[in-house]
Amino acid sequence: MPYRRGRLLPVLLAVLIAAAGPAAADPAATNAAAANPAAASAPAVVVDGPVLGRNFPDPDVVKIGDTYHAYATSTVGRNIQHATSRDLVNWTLAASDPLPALGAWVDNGRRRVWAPDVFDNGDGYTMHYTAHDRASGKQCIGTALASSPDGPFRPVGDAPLICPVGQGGAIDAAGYTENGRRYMLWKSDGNCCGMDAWIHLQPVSGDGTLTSGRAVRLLRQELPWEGGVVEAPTLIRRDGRYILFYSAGSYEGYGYATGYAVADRLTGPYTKTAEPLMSTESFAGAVRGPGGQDLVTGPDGRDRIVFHGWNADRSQRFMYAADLVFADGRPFVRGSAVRYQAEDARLHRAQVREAAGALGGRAVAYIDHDDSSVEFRAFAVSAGVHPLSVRYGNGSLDEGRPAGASHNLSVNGEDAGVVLYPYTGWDTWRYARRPVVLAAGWNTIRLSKGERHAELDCLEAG
Ligand SMILES: [Ca+2]
Repeated sequence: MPYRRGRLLPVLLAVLIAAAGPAAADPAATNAAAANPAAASAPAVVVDGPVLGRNFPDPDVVKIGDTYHAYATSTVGRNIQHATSRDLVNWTLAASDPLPALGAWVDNGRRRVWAPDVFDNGDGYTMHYTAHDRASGKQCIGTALASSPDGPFRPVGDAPLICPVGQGGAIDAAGYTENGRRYMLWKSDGNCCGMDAWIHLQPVSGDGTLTSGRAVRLLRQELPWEGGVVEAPTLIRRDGRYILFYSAGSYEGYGYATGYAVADRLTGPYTKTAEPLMSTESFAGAVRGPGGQDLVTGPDGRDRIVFHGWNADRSQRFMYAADLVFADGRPFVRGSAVRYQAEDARLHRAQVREAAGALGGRAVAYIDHDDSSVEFRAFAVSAGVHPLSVRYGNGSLDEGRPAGASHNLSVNGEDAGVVLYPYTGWDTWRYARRPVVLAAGWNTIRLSKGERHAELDCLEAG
């Protein structure tokens, strides 16, 4: 007779466990040992470490000729940092400050400069930069021009270009061009002062020295993972859709993360995804607080995302570069796992139930029949061994004692062993982790009934 998860079980179990003492140990086998031995020995590398292992926050990358130019937030003795590369992997720091002088509007007592954005304006190069406005005390965005991407960029005018004092100032300029028309994205820094932070889009002149239309608000902070802040926009167009990348959270912590929103029209409405694209968790800690991103085409013609992440003692933000692929209109980053909810998977003889402690508030239960299965579509940027994390709950008992459970795993129709679930109790969700071999592109990952019973909350892979 098929097992049915009952509402009384948690109560009964609590009584049983209290009577029996600590939960019985699970079988000695682990998910790592259960996996293909060759796969288990392969490193679960997410990104191959920073491409620039020094403080280089908010990187902006521009390809000019065969050379990539990266510009970053100020450091000791430099208003702006500058580095060059031919491959996005090996970087050479420039000897000089590309922005040796700041606009007359900048507060001389607070000469920190943030988040530069550089573009080829057809007659030279334009840099937008963020600094403290002396008159308002807020951060604002100024403009500088140069005849070479190496600089020196010279400030334009006596005033900042964007300085909405009533919205908390403006930071994080980013360029976007469509049909020959130039735009600038920027963030109103409302979180400085108890207001909303908005990402704006505003038309500017071809050389970026003047605004040429009103700013339109595209999105603001609202999701729990955004931690009250959205900033650092990057806008691109792919397959007819607009994809707006942004960073969110406090940049000072490991909770800083990168998300995206999509729209059918340039001015929106933009629809966010519920989960970040890149976070400390999605990189399994291999990058901490990924943000300040930019997108650029690599020397092989494929997309890259360049971003910063904290070093181990959180004293410096290193620069990273990772492959980025668009599939089904959404981006995937190499090494950054994607969460797929079990309740959104294809179910066979299993049922979705409300589950307050589960991610997304729901989980899949009643995977109880010999032919019960939960089938996920999961994308991998690269072929090879990837970490697989299954969030599950297992309240199985064996002769009244807590017991391990399992599901049989198949990938793209091939048997891939089992996933073992140590006992957790019902409605207690934990991760079972093991490596899995994925093909590049979409994969079908199926979990089907194995030993005893477990419920599924979500799967993370890629
Ligand atoms: Ca779920």
